[in-house]
Amino acid sequence: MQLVIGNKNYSSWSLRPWLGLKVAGIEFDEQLHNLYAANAREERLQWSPSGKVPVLLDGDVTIWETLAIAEYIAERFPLAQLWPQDPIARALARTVCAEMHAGFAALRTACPMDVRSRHAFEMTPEVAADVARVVALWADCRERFGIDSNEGEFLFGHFTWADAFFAPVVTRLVTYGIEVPAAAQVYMQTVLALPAMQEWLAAGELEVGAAP
Ligand SMILES: N[C@@H](CCC(=O)N[C@@H](CS)C(=O)NCC(=O)O)C(=O)O
Repeated sequence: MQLVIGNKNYSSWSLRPWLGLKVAGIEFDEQLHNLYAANAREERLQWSPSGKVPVLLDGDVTIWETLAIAEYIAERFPLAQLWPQDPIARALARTVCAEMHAGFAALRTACPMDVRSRHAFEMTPEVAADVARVVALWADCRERFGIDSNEGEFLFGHFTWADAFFAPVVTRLVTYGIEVPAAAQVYMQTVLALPAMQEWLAAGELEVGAAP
């Protein structure tokens, strides 16, 4: 199985399936693609019909779109429990992943992922509203499904796709110095402390080149 990903410093969508596979201990080959190379789109099109990364290649199966990659991995490796076991928790985990996938446009546009940098940021009402929604969503998941777990401060008691989907939000809050309440900070530390997350951040530091 091969996962094609973009620059670790910049590619938020790539981080999500990469992190899920790593935390679950699923073996895969990593194909790193420079999103900013002169022929980048042509290169991506050899793997991905949408011309975007991440792309999962499994034999003659090609899966693009991060949500579909997450579902495919969860079905192929059910013991990894990348979705919660409880059907209600699982439905909510899928809901928040879909909300992340389709939403938070203001935060994503104003604060693009840039894990190795720290940027001054002047808050706008639109970004503040997105951050408030993220914080409320994390609190709701933690209160209903995460709080009694002894496996860590994850959204659903143990690491799931929901944590992978919000990992790039965690890095954005750090990069742009956006303050959040203490409970959200505890959750962020849990994500940042994952060895796989540390590995991604270290690789992002070492990457050469800056986005245009
Ligand atoms: N909806 C896609 C979004 C993927 C995406 O936008 N990937 C970016 C890198 S993070 C990309 O390939 N950008 C190149 C381009 O848009 O031309 C998914 O969920 O996987």
